[in-house]
Formats: sequence, C-alpha cells, structure tokens
Amino acid sequence: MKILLVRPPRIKQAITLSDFMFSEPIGLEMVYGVLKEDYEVEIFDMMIESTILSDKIKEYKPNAIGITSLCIDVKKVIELCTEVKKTDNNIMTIVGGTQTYLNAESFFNDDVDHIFEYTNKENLEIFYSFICSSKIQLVDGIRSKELGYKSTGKAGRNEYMLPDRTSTKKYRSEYSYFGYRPAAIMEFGTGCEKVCDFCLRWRIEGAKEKLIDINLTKKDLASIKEPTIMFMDNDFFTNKEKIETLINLIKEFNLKKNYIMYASVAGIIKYKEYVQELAELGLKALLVGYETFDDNELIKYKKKSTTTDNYLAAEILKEAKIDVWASFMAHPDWSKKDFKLFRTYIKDLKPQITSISPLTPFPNLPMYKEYENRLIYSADDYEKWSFGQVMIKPSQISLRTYYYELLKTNLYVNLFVNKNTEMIKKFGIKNIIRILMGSIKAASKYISLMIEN
Ligand code: B12
Ligand code: SF4
Repeated sequence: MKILLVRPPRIKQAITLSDFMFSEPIGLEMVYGVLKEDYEVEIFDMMIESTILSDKIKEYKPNAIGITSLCIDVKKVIELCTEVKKTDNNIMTIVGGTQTYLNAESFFNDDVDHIFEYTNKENLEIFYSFICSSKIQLVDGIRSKELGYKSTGKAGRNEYMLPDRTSTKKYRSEYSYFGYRPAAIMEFGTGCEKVCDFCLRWRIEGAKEKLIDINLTKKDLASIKEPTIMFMDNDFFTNKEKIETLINLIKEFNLKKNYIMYASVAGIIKYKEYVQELAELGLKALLVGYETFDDNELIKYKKKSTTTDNYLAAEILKEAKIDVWASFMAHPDWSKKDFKLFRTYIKDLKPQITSISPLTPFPNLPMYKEYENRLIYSADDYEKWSFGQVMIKPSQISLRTYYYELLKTNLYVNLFVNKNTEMIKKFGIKNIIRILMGSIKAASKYISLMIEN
C-alpha cells in the first residue's frame, strides 16, 4: 500500500503568522515514522510545493491520502479530498491534526472517508491493518464514513511519537522560526497546569504536565541536524525537573545549538535561577504571553501573573540577554484611550518582537458562550478563526476604528519599539526582508478589512 501524507497550502484569505513562523509538519512526520515500517509513504508539503495535488497523485499513485489540519484549513482540506476523489475515486481519504481533535464534525463530508480524532501508535497500526484487509471496523479515536462517523466513545489524546525527520529532507532548509532558518521543532513535555481561560493549548494536551519519555527525547534530539530547535512545549518553565533534564541533556550531548521556547511569566519568575545558565547554553528567545496592560483582564483570563510580573520577567530576560517575543491579546472592549495605554505599556516592556491577536473566543472555549451574540463571523466560517482577525464586535469604538488602532499599534511597535538594526545584525538582511514582506502582507489585510467595514 502507498500512502501520501499531505499538509495543505497556506490559506491566502486568512491572517496568519506563517511567513514568520513556518515549521515542519511534525504530526505527519510522526505518522510517517509509524507507517514506514510496513508501507510505502511520502510527505507532500503543499506550503512549499507548487505542484497541484492531482498531478502529484498521477505521479505517485497512492492508495490512501492522509491530510493534516488546523482550524483555518477545514474548507481547503475538504476541497483537497474532493480533488482526490475526482482524480481517482478508489483512493481513500483520511484526515487528522489539531482541528480533527477539536472538532471532528467539521470534516463530516462525502469526500472524507476517515477522521482521526486523536492519533497514537496503536490506532494507526490497527487502522491500516484493517484497511489493507478491506474490513472497516470501529477503532478508538477514528470515525469512518462507512460507519456513519460513529465513535467508540473512548476519549484519548494525540501521542507524541518519534518524528521521522528524514521524511521532510527535501523541504527542511525552508522551515524557519522567525529569523532562525533552518529550524526544527520538537516537544519535551506536554500539557500546561496554568489552565488560562482563553487557551486551547492545555485543552489539546491536558492540564497535567508530563515529560515525554526520555529515551524518545534523546533519539529526537539526536535526529535534529538544524542549528536551531524550537521547543513547542506550552510552558518550558514549569518545574525544576524539566529544566534540569534539558540542561543535563545539552551538556551530555555537548549540543551547540540555538534554542527558542515558550515560557510563562510566572515560570520565568519562579525559575529565574536557570535563565542565565540556559542563555549560556544557547537559549536565544522566549515566546512570552504578556497578554495585556490591564490587571482586571489578566484576572478574567485566569492568567497566573500580573502586569507588574510582566515587568519583572522582562527585566530578568533583559539581564540574561534573552530576546522576548511577546504576545498580547486585544480586548474587544478597548477604547482609543486603552489602545494608547497599551502602546505605552509595550514601549515600557520593550520586547524584541510583538504580536497582537484580537481576543478569539474559539468555539470550544467557555468564552464562546459569553461572546456568542457579539460574534462577527459564524463558527463554520473556518478561515476567519485564525487568531489574527477581529471576531468580536468592539463595544467602545467602531470596527473600522478598531482595525485602525490595531494597525497603528502594529506600525508603532515595528517602527519605534522593535530594534530593527539589532535584528538585521542578528538575522541578516535576507531574513529581515522576508519577515518585512510578511508584515506588509498582514498590514494590507488589516487595511482591506478597515475599508470593508
Ligand atoms: C507548531 C505549530 C504550528 C506550526 C505548524 C504546525 C503544523 N501542523 O503544520 C506553524 C508555526 C506553521 C503554525 C502555524 C499556525 N498555527 Co499553530 N501551532 C503549533 C503548535 C505550537 C504545535 C502544533 C503541533 O505541531 N503539535 C504536535 C503535533 C504532533 O500534533 P498534531 O499536528 O496534532 O499531530 C498529531 C495528530 O493530530 C496526528 N496527525 C496530524 N496530522 C495527521 C494526519 C493524518 C492523516 C493522521 C492519521 C494523523 C495526523 O499526528 C500527531 C500524533 O500525535 C500548536 C500549539 C499546541 N501546543 O498544540 C499551535 C496551534 C496548533 N496553532 C494554531 C494556530 C491558530 C495557527 C495559525 C492559524 C496561527 C496564525 N494566525 O498564523 C497558523 C496557521 C498556519 C497556516 N496554515 O497558514 C492553534 C490551532 C487552533 C486550531 N483549532 O486549529 C494552536 C493550537 C495554537 C493556539 N493558538 O492555541 N502552528
Ligand atoms: S500558560 Fe500559556 S499555554 Fe499555559 S494555559 Fe496559559 S496561555 Fe495556555
């Protein structure tokens, strides 16, 4: 059996950060790692390829096609499944990824044969042995069209399996994280115990933090050839054991790489004694969710830190010369005055990079109910749910003024807060031009939304 694993192309209509952060399709690399033992498998990354899927099918002649998905990809993934069926109706279509975990129903469609709600080694192996013998049966985590998309009802989570990074060899020079290119991604531990109210990530991975099996982690680390590793753990600074395990591994393997991580403000403050050592070992940047300038909002978001803690974390990281890639959420009840206070707050914190997402009450979140009657787009307008677009009708200013304030804040941050000359020195002019083009694309989408509204 021949299986083609596909990542859909960038969604042009959506506002995404994928020009800045564009990493390997690690979920597909894991599936490849399991299936390659018994089948012929290939990854086709449509974020890079210019060949259309039907041409690839004619060339590769697969029996099954597996497609990965994020929230904004639903329409495109279904379109790709339709293209598969039109090219050869005998090819089986299978969908997996974050979106199937959060909302499998969005893929109930005649051209989608099977949906992996969650994936682990066991259900992958059982499923493929069934389909090879043409016997479709109910399997935990899988919904099949032939069985009315019924589920066994057994809950589960996606398993972190060893990704086979050779599967994306021809694409790897393209994968980057901000100015670091090429860069690989990996995970060290799953879950997040901070359980912030607006966050999907702990809902996907669980509210309990667990280290991934150390032997798997060692193999994973050893398989990475790139000079930069982005750890996608939700909060790397969660406990001493985790931080010390990484420090020991870096020393044991004598790794000389750049590291990028996500870290919570509370974690940075609690484990500040490790910050300097990690910087000396190669930690270059931390992605930190400062979220807002307003403590009442932080309380409402159930964030485990205050706006004063944000200053403290910024100071600790500045001293250790670690870059801060800060993320903030624009609240729909902000007035012009709030945006002004927000800009002043960013200027005081001085992160190296700033990204601002309008508060997005994703359909699975409790917040969805609270804002349901102020939503600008419906839950099945999938391309809009990119975390980059205003989803809730602003209460203090018009939507057009709100977009104007967002644009103004983004320009202000890029021109006056980000240290552009420092960035050029660090990443080189070519990378900075690539990032700048991405910013221009995002800004022009905001301008068209401003005009539209
Ligand atoms: C790495 C990452 C990325 C990478 C790429 C991820 C990818 N798959 O291609 C990059 C940086 C490109 C990215 C971009 C975006 N991302 Co992102 N990203 C993540 C992150 C940090 C980890 C995701 C991940 O790789 N997890 C680990 C892998 C192993 O999990 P997985 O892909 O689900 O794969 C498992 C199974 O699902 C299965 N599987 C996957 N595919 C398939 C296919 C088949 C056929 C089968 C059988 C199984 C299978 O195999 C794996 C087994 O464990 C998550 C946060 C988080 N912790 O979840 C956010 C997250 C997934 N991203 C998110 C968002 C919103 C985005 C953007 C839209 C943001 C933006 N505005 O730019 C863009 C979209 C890019 C685009 N399409 O243009 C949201 C998703 C919300 C949602 N409901 O989908 C998350 C949850 C972050 C958040 N805001 O909370 N992202
Ligand atoms: S600390 Fe970050 S990953 Fe953890 S729940 Fe809060 S926002 Fe989500």
